[in-house]
Amino acid sequence: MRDFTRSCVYQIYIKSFCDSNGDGIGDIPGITGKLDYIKSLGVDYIWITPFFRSPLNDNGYDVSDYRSIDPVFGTMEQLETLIAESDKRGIGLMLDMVFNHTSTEHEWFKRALAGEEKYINYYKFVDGEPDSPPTNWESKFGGNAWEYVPSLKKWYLHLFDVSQADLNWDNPEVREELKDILRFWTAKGIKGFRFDVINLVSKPDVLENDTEGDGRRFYTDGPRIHEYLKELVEGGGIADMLTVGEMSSTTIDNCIRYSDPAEKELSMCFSFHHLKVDYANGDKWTLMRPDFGKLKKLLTDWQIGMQEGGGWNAVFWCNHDQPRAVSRFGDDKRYRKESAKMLAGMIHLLRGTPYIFQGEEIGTTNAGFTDISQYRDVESLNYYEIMLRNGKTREEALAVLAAKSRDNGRTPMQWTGGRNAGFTDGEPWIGIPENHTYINTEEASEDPDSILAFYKKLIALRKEYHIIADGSFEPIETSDNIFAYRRKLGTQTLTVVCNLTGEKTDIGSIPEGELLIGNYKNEQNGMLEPYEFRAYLK
Ligand code: TEU
Ligand code: CA
Repeated sequence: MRDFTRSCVYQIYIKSFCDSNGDGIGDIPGITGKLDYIKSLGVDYIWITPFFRSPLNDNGYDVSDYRSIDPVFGTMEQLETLIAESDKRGIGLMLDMVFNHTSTEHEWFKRALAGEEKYINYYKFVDGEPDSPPTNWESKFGGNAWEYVPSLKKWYLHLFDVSQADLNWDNPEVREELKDILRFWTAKGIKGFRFDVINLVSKPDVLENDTEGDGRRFYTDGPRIHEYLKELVEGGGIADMLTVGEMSSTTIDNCIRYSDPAEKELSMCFSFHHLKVDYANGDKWTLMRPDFGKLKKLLTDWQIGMQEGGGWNAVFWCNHDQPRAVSRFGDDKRYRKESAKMLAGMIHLLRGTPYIFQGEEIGTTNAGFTDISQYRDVESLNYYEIMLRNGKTREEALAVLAAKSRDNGRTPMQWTGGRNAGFTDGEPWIGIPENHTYINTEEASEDPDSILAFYKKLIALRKEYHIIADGSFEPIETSDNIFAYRRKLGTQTLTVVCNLTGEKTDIGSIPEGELLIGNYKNEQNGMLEPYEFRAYLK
């Protein structure tokens, strides 16, 4: 296994990155045109969200052909150009493989619907009567997770949208198909993979009702998951590549096994517990200020747990499923720059491989949508209806979406202060925040004190000071308002202090060493300014 601890990954949500042909939808040539910008950040890899052929009910996470490119995103030739141009710049491309489910438009599913036994066995079909689904499991996008097919007198499982049918990984033919798809893409020069909800693929043999929850305890980190992952990685020929698994509701112990090099599974994991600290009673569709005490505890527990067990995590705040970090954990009005930089520093100096989601590096905010017609995301639209049915008023439901919708992370990349933020010459598929007039890459590139410049510095420091990638982690006890930790390597110590609040906060004594990076003008005293961040090296 190669070591990716020193890498940094940039995530592109293709639909919203850059539109090259004026149809309002980001595409592959759009990415190629921005490679120099990405290169200037100093990142090593780009993870591109799915561009495979798809009906796009879930923006490409519903794949109907894993070997072809959806025409809306470009052609194979254009992808080959992107690969070659990335290679030239020393950037590896990572694809996003959605192997838990396929679109119901996939050939396999269509043949299953037509009654072909072979393909019925590709999915989780269960015999039954139309009025009683096999279990009470819930879809992550709302409603029961089973759909009835009258012509087959069978139900099929969909942990996500009804148009995303779960594959049957217990069928060896399915696993062969998936390995073959990986080999197809590595032959084209793809250098790594992100695996969508990969820890949900191994379902239990016996399907039973969940009397305590939505069913996830039966299939999360399921019975044969480690065996299947080993097989996929070896058979797919990707053991030496950067691989990251998206791990839904997982545990530290499982993530250690997924990412311990000795296990030969993946290079690293995404876990999400630290992003649920603003879910009141575990429910995402609520309004709650983040619980920073809980955030600190979760980050610390995962840092220590993964370190002690020999595992490795991806560290991140943002992706295409999350609201924008600066709006969520910082202050996107009064202290936008300060808090965006603090959040960046806090995560980039942790033990783990940092991921930057497009726009995060310029402090992009939540969308600011106020009307349901502005939303596009299937999950948001479903839950809007569910919230109304459960008695929320329209205003209340819209307020929840404004804070929690995945569309907050999906508004177009803000390149310029001009028309459509320089994203498209046409009509963008989703609205663009008005603040693009001053939050954009053009403006940030000219400002040496910008959030963008700060990200570049963090990425460069990682290459220069190996303590950032290789050092051990230990927490420092502080008040709830402060998050502080130490990294150690040999005789070196890196001390990081972050003010999580908009209040001036006393840190007592100043850490030893030289100020390596901070988001205020070289302050050297015991008081942290609002959202102040400092890292000292000794
Ligand atoms: O996400 C998995 C996932 O768990 C989230 O969608 C989650 O359910 C949601 O944010 C909770 O509110 C992956 C992809 O990242 C996502 O875009 C896809 O929609 C999903 O899988 C299905 O493929
Ligand atoms: Ca386009």
